[in-house]
Amino acid sequence: MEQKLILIILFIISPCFTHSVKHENGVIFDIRKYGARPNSDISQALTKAWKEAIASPKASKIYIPRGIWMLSQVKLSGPNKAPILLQVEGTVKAYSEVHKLPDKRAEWITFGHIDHFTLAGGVFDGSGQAAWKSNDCKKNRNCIKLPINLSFNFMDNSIIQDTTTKDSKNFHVKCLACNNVTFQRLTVSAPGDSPNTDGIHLSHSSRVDILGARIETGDDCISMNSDMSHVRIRDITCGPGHGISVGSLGGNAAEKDVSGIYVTNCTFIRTQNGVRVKTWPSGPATLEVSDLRFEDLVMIEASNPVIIDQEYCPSNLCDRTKPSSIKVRKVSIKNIRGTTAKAEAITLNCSKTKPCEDVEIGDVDLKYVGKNGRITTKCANVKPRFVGRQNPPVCASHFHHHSSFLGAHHHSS
Ligand SMILES: *[C@@H]1O[C@H](CO)[C@@H](O)[C@H](O)[C@H]1NC(C)=O
Ligand SMILES: *[C@@H]1O[C@H](CO)[C@@H](O)[C@H](O)[C@H]1NC(C)=O
Ligand SMILES: *[C@@H]1O[C@H](CO)[C@@H](O)[C@H](O)[C@H]1NC(C)=O
Ligand SMILES: CC(=O)N[C@H]1CO[C@H](CO)[C@@H](O)[C@@H]1O
Repeated sequence: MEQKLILIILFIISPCFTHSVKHENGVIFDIRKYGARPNSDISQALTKAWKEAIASPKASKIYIPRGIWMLSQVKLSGPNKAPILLQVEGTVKAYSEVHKLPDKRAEWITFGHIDHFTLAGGVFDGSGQAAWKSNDCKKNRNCIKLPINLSFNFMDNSIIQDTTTKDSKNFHVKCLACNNVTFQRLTVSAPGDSPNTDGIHLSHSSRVDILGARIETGDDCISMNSDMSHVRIRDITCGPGHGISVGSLGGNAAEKDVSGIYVTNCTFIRTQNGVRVKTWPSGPATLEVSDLRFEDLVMIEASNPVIIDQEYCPSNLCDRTKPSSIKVRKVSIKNIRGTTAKAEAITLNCSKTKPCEDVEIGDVDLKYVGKNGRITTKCANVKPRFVGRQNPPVCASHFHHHSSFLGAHHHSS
């Protein structure tokens, strides 16, 4: 009896003596065992725990318990020998002063070169309010780039779930060269007027799923640019912010094709755009953007519910002499409904030299809630194929004094 009791006590207190405990899913590394204290900087403790986790031949779990944990900056890189789970129950908070970052050029938390990684839970608070004031990148090309909050680079077979990121100083989540990575049930929040605080930004990645997120931000909800394939974006609510964007593309000759972007069952609440493809005119890139599906989307007073803009030129900082040399093909726009805050509900402004091809438009039912004229659509250099009904009639603006649902009369192929 007594022996049993001692054994039980030993079992309970054993974590105090060793840095790790055995667990049914492997080894647990609790950051408190590495010197982490609530409300103080855990960068070193987390780095130490990480080093043990990547060296572990067995699956491991790094544990950040409830509480507020400050983090100046950290880079968590592989290669790892076995799957790693980073389980966060508390809030990880950045210092609000940018000058406190040890490396001002680096991101806040960088994960890289890891296979079979899971980040579960946690609130990541970027404390960006003070830093946004110094962000003048829209006007100043030599501006200081503020750090991205959570950066995932060269990640394979990984999952990021049930995580909240708020008030990042810049992009909230970035995924560069990610392959088979799933983001699920993320919450991103930053005020609608915070600069460049894109929710999730993807590039050079394939097989990325973004499922069931709530994203409130001052810039793009989700954006992706060069070299992307097989992206599924599903069950997302965006707003405020600029909507879901492919591009901008065309500014750089090294850019590569984008294909297989499926945005389905998403809701846009008072966003500046719903789904958007943007390419610069006169750009050096000649890539192709193909196989896009924008389906089952609900707009709640969103502007530009669907927009393909191949004359993208913000602040007039571009050369408009030549059309975009990017080809957009195979686009499905179906079941788009709700209300729009701008009279131009759908804009398909394609390149004069590379017209959009194989564009299919299915049921559209949008109502304009503003007062500046009547609902309309604008199309250039595109001849869509229509199925179902369109309200307003798409690419037929000069006919729209007729009643709605004219779509069927405008088969162009
Ligand atoms: C993709 O990643 C998930 C999560 O790690 C994994 O379960 C799955 O087997 C991977 N799929 C492929 C095809 O490797
Ligand atoms: C669509 O997304 C919402 C979340 O935004 C979810 O609650 C709902 O179940 C989804 N519907 C379908 C048919 O998947
Ligand atoms: C396409 O974009 C150009 C440049 O912004 C603009 O001048 C033109 O009116 C647009 N065309 C349509 C049909 O919206
Ligand atoms: C990477 C990035 O932007 N991280 C920011 C996330 O938020 C914390 C707090 O603002 C910042 O320090 C980080 O710079």
